Amino acid sequence: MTQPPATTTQTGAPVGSDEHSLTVGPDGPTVLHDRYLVEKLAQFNRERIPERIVHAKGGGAFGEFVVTADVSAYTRAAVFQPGTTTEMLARFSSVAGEQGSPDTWRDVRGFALKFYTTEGNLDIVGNNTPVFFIRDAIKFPDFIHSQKRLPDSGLRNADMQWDFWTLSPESAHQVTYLMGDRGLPRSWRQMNGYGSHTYQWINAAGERFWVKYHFIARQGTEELDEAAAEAIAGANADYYRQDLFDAIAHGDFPVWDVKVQIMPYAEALTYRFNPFDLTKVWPHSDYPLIDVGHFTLDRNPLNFFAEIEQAAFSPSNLVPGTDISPDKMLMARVFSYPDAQRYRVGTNYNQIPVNAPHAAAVHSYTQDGAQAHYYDSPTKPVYAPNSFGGPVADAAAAGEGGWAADGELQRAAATLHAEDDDFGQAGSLYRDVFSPESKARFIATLTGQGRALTVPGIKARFIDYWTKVDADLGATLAAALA
Ligand code: HDE
Repeated sequence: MTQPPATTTQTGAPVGSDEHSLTVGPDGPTVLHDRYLVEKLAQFNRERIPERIVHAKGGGAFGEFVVTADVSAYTRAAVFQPGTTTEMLARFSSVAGEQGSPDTWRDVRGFALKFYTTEGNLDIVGNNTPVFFIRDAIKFPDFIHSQKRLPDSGLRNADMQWDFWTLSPESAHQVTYLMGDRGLPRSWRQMNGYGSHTYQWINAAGERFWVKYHFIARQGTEELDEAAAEAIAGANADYYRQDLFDAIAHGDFPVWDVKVQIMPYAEALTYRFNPFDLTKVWPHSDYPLIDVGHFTLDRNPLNFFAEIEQAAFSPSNLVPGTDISPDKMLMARVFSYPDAQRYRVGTNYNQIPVNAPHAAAVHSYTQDGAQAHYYDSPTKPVYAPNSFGGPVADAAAAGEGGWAADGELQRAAATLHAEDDDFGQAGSLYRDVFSPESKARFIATLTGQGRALTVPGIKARFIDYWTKVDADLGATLAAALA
């Protein structure tokens, strides 16, 4: 067997022992100048970075995205051109649970994708549901506070959760997803993913289209029932993480088909729903799914902390031929994610290999900052404009999108479209999509949730909320909770 390397300090110097501190005689005081002892203990105290304030618990893997259809009529983005293959990273997560929380607690699941394209990194940071609880980012901290922990006991609390939801009727569609089967996937492999928001694609002629991303699990979707999920939570808090890691380790590579819905730019104005309202879907009968390709996850991380814990996904990571839309939530996320990552991972988080572009070069005028690893040739100017051949911005290359906007600055709800309301699509999901078995599980879950409420006013609003989703459902719950 080959001789193992000598243990070294972090600066590569061989060390005398991994087991014995430096002391005066075998039984005497430990000396402060035992630099290796100090290095080990100091590093140990600094091994953790702040966990994600949401989506703290997760796991991920690398893979490859292949374009098998032709959507070049809608986007010039290199990553979406026919036949293109792109390396990628996916991270799946729970929303509310902290890092040590059980994977199988009922929750929405994060579905974050990073594509290392030849034009820079493209991130699509979505969930396993096509909608969200709120439609204005200003309510996001409040929403998350209501789902996490009480200020005094540090405990989660049903009254707090349902107080927020029943006072925020726009949440009904997503809460129907959450309390339905989608809230307990059997594994990350067996759930679909969605970009959720409406984004924008721009084709080579500069024509703009609105787009929604769908990622359909080729291995099918499957869910846990409440009892199984609770049992697994007690037996193995990392059930999903282990399932994904083991499946890939055994060559059982999960695949998702990538599809989009496309809305012509001008149709947004008159569409029956506000197409930028994140609490709404575009019925597939209005805008059918269009094939793009598929992605396969076939490589586990070699180091969980370096590659998954430090991974920084952001809706602001866009490439030419893609852009965002006037979705109030999406516009706020474009600011919030890099802000969170500068705080959580550090100023130069995009220089960490998992976040750096793999297939595109960086020609930027940003510089310095803590732990800067990357630097340019000294011949490159550090300012623009310059007359020394430094990088020059190129609007044509940037391929940015956009939209027409005008009006007085104001704080107001978005303009309602013909069929906009807070409960209609939730009711359709319950009546038309849930199977009879799903409905039965849904009613049992809501009954359990209702029984946990202790504040009378909230229980009354709980029944009213579900009655607005579906009158029969409301009556059933009123009887069960009487
Ligand atoms: Fe997030 N979200 N989010 N979120 N989100 C974060 O970014 C935020 C929202 C989602 O695996 C944070 O780096 C705001 C919708 C995923 O690393 C933070 C708003 C959707 C992940 C943040 C939202 C998501 C995050 C936490 C309201 C689906 C994990 C740490 C506008 C469409 C990504 C971080 C990963 C993570 C902010 C709402 C999905 C705090 C302000 C809607 C999958 O920046």
